[in-house]
Amino acid sequence: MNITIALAGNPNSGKTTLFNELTGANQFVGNWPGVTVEKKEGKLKGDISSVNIIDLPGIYSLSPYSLEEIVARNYLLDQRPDAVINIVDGTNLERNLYLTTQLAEIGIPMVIAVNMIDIIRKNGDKIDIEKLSEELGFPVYEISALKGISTKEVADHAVRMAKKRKKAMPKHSFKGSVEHAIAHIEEVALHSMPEEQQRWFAIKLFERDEKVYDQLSISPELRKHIETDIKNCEDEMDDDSESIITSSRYDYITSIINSVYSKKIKTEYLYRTR
Ligand code: BGO
Repeated sequence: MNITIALAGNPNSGKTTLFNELTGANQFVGNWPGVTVEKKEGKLKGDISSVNIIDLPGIYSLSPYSLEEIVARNYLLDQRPDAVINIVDGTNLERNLYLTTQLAEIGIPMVIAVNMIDIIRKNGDKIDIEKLSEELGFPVYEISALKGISTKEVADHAVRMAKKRKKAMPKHSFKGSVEHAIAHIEEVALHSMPEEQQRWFAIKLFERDEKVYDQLSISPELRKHIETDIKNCEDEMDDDSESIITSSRYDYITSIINSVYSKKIKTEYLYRTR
């Protein structure tokens, strides 16, 4: 069985380091079709079955604003790899988990690799990985791509999930009225799509993502119908739909970080407060 695993993460999260660690010398470099964005592929090192690793461009979100974001999101949605490894810079969780909340919605099995754990440990900080996994609804590993800590375990877990074709569903939900609108959009516009793929598209329609409206050939009548749902939420929450979604993601991330990240208390501070 041929398996494809995509590496997704923010720029500087350690994606290239992890890719090199997982593939060694078995790499091919080219460009993504039609664009001058580098595409790296490789075979998982030491694996007897054939596991392809695709290194996606470094991105901050799945919005259609930069070429890298478009390449990564088209690949994930059109090619649908068998699993995703989401590499997250653990020293910058707030910014990195924003992408995680979006990747969680595309319905592809995913493992989260919290990287730079060597730095976090050196600083005396701690991340409650079990709790983080529980909050996000996905398996989470602490890794150091640079030092080779737990990198093999992450890849093995991703391969197991890919083989099982385990459908992924995010834990995060939006405010009641937004969830109501998303459910309604799924029902009127996306019911013919596989269930695990509907949520991402419904949220994008709620955000008025024009590329998704075009891609799905939403008729003007249907759009008018969807607009009523969106407008109702915007009036109730006194904000535009894209900002409603973005703020909700950040509120969720802040609450997760508060419950899983413990910073070392500075001894210097303890002395001063005595
Ligand atoms: C430089 N631990 C530590 N400590 N560093 C890591 C880890 C880890 O687990 N993983 C990656 N890095 P990329 P993207 C650098 O290049 O893989 C470091 O963009 C430097 N370079 O070594 O490139 C990694 O592909 C000079 O650091 O990320 C790299 O996602 C001084 O994180 C950086 C210090 O990794 C980004 C670091 C000339």
